[in-house]
Amino acid sequence: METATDAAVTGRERAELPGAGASAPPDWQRLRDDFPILHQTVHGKPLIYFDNAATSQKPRVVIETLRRYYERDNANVHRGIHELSNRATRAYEGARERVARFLNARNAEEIVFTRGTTEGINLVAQTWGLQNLGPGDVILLTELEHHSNLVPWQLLARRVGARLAFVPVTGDEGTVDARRLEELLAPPVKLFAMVHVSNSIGVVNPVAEWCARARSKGIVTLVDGAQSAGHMPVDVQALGCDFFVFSGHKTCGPTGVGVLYGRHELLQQMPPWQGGGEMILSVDFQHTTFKAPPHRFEAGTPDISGPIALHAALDYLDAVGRARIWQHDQELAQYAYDQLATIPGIRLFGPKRGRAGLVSFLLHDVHAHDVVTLADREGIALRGGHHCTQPLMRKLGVESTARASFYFYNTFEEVDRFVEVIRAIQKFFNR
Ligand code: 7TS
Repeated sequence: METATDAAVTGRERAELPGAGASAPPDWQRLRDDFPILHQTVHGKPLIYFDNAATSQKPRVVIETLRRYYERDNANVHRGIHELSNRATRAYEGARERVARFLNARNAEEIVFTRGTTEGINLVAQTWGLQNLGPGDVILLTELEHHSNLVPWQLLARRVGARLAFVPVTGDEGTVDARRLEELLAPPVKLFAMVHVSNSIGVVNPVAEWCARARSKGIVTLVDGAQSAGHMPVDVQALGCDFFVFSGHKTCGPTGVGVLYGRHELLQQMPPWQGGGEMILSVDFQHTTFKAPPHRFEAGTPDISGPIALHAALDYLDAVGRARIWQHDQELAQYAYDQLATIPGIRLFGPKRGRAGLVSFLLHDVHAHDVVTLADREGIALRGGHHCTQPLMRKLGVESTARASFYFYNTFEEVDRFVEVIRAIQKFFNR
């Protein structure tokens, strides 16, 4: 009998996944055919989608998995004895196993499904944080953090009387000051929460090294993997972090599902977050006992189709190969960076070399929103703004930047067209 897990990706489709079973590099151009949305015109021009840091597009296999789940297997999980509920539960728990393999967690009990990166960080702040932090304790962050890895800690700090400290970044390159980090990583710091890959300027942080240093001082670590999980191989055991969070929608999966990895020893000691159905062992009118992790942290009916479709997305990414994706992203970004650098009056942010798959820039005397609006007229989707990193923007002395963020289905030809358009915008404003 067919199960929802089988329904996610059939054997035939798996065999046809790009690069499946082959060692040759994938045909990047052909992969585009797996993404229906890419084949359209916008304002009469072929779409060039360079807003992948905001959200990635979805391959057909993910869209099909969602459709099939609702057409054939939809039921609530963990509560039915009937066939559909069993199928849904198997597929949902199968997705957890798949995520554990994707991150190389020790086991699936270390994987909690959330709504996304933001929810994962809030969960840790309001459970582990409330339990372990008190007056005078310090939460260490970098100046690169997305608001998601800043505001939850501010809220927690205010509640428990803790304080935030920041490892500074230097110059427009925005690299973290390693010497200051060494000085700051000491008591009373209790937690070091760090972004793996900066969404706004493309810095890649050496998080394995940082986690090792923190661990040697008894400091708990959280890695914000929103921009790394779908773009490079991630092994949480090799990183040595205590918590790792990411969002399904930036990794070719649907919106509404995310992942919190937590080291088993920590998850086990953490109190529940939200209360409700499915997270309990036994309830009476005054008192409740709770399930073990991960179910302790998944109150109520979860997003069921989300993890099941995320399973298909992770299969897809691994068939392409995350090491290859990372290389392709970086090559595109370096190519774009080097081309943009030849435009007079451009200011580029982030590292000159070794950047992640995005470029962040400002044209002299042109607002980032004007760049984005004019690029849109040419069918190019960019993002302009503070990228939810207002403190970093202030540190760089700007309000906003324009950003092009790439993924494996983007091509060098698209980058050529993008650079041509940016050059034309610069000329238009500086006539
Ligand atoms: N952390 C980082 C580093 C991010 O880039 C983002 C989203 C988040 C956390 C939050 O993820 P969410 O899925 O919970 O919203 N970054 C972006 C971006 O760069 N443009 O739009 C969203």
